[in-house]
Amino acid sequence: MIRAYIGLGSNLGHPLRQILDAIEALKHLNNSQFVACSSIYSSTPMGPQDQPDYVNAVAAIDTQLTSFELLSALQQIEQTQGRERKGERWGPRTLDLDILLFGNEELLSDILTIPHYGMKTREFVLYPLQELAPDLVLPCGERVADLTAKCDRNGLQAISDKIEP
Ligand code: A4P
Ligand code: MG
Repeated sequence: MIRAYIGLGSNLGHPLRQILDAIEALKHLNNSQFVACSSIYSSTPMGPQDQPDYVNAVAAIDTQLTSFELLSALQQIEQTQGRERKGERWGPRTLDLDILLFGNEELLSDILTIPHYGMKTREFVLYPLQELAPDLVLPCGERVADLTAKCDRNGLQAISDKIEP
């Protein structure tokens, strides 16, 4: 089993509901075991500001899937929850599921980059990740706690408690 961390984000179509439904879907992923989910957070949009605030969280799973199989399973969940890809960079979405970390895997391919390219500087990734795994060290050797300490909260606020299985 490999421990993977997944970033969840939504700012359309009742975002809190989208995140809770996605957590339920992650609990039923094939060949995987749900470990825990951080608190759920509200966050200020990164990118275009004329869009609603986001709801974000980070979940941990243990999985026997490969990283590519996991990506495809996550994209299926996004589709089920009405994700439309409109091509606008950092535009609004019903559900975005990103693979943040996949064990210690480092991967750079056309369809998958691991660790996720933005995770080291995004408050809505780092704070929930640190809550789930305070001692975590990235494959590059950097500690999540150190990255979080350098990252402004930018209005990030917990709106629920941590979710255990
Ligand atoms: N892809 C490559 N690596 C990965 C990975 N590690 N995990 C590829 C998931 N997908 C990965 O993704 C585009 C392609 O990235 C996928 O087909 C996959 O092959 P997408 O979900 O279609 O596009 P996207 O999410 O719109 O693009 P991007 O650049 O990943 O957006 P971001 O960086 O995820 O930003 N503000 C707040 N407060 N909270 C947010 O969650 N999210 C975004 C989206 C903007 N602003 C935000 C938030
Ligand atoms: Mg994405």
